[in-house]
Amino acid sequence: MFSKVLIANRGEIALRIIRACKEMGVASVAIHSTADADAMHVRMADESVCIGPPPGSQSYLNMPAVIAAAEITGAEAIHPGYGFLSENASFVQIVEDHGIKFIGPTAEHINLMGDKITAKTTMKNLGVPCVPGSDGGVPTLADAHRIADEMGYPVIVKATAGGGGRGMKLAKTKKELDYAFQGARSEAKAAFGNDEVYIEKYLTTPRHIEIQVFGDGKGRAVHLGERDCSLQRRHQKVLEEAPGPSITPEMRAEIGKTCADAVAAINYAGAGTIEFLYENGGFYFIEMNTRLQVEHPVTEAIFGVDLVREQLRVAAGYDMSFRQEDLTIRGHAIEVRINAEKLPNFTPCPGRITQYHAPGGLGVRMDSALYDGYSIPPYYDSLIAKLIVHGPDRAAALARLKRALGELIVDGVDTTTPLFHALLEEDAVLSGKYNIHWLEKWLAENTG
Ligand code: MV4
Repeated sequence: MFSKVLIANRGEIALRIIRACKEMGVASVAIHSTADADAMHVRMADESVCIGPPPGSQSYLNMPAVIAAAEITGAEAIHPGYGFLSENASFVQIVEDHGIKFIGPTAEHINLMGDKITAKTTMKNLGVPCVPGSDGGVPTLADAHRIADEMGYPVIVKATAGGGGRGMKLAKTKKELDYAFQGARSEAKAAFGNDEVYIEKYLTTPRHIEIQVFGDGKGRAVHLGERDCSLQRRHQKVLEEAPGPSITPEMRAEIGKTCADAVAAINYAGAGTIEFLYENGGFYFIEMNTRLQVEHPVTEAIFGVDLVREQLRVAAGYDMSFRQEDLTIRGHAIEVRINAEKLPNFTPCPGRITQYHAPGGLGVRMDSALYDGYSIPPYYDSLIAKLIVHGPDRAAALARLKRALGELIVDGVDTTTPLFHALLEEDAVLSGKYNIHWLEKWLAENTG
């Protein structure tokens, strides 16, 4: 096992990784910007290095500074967390060129899945069900019309360099296709320097279901079921749960095996998430994320595994500590993302925490880097805590979530906590019958 790992991140995910390191007897190195000198991840790590000024572009995204910090401290591996450099194939290549192990997949796998057309083609060839659409890129408007006419409207034009909701344009009818095609192209060119686009049939009311996979990089892989992440606003997830309320054990076994076999076939290493739209009983692949995701704790809760520990094991050349037949689901888990934001517009609300009390008790996990007197800097993501509850079934998890939210105190800044109290009064949330549009519609009707 590694003797020392550098964590190229901040906030709750840095703590999450430091905790796994400690339990494995691995020394941890925190990096931080000048704005984060008093941050909890710096206090909790065995060592820390200041790597630059507050903006992410000059600190947590500054590759030479991150590599230098690893070299100076003698870290043998870098864990990127999520966001920042976690899906940057050039960074992975540079890390490996310096003789440091990147805790995650190879640069090649990140590149393959980062280009949404090659990702989809690869998955389709591996037997993963995909959204009907163009075979690869669509070079001209005439091609777009031919494909859309054949498929039928509505269609969606997506940038191959996009993802996570960036660089997409909907065409409800043939009249709207010129605008969608040209718009997607020019926005993609401006945002990513790559104007290649592809077309898909637009699914009108799907759920967002994602399958957690894990590979050993040597042709073995498992799945850890699904998460339903449909409750989102502007492509930011708000509440996630596992298992998905609409997914049967038979469907899980089938799509799970398809996904595990696909990543095994490409010798994928580490944690990955295969995203699907799910509508009328069918799964349709959209994207694959090659990182540990924010919402991984709901999967950890129901399977009783430590995904970060497994990431370190596989990166260090060990086998995964479980096989598919060892993985069984126990109960139900829900995560809510608590952001320092002011409702109703979700305006970022940095500032000093005057009082903090984390909920606890049976089946409650609070992943947060907050402490009494901490000042949330204005430079980074507004996620300040993830509250994860686990219970024997969905109703128990919901009751536990309500109880735990009642214990939470975050004073000094506004947070999204009131939203969750309100959502727990809604039939759609209580019954689990929601889709990707439900929350935005509810917010429009209920908060003006
Ligand atoms: C779609 C779609 C409907 N049909 N593709 C948005 C994020 C990106 N990962 C893919 N997205 C979508 N792709 C087809 N063919 C609807 C969305 C979408 C969405 C997907 C998941 C979660 C929330 C969403 C909100 C709006 C649109």
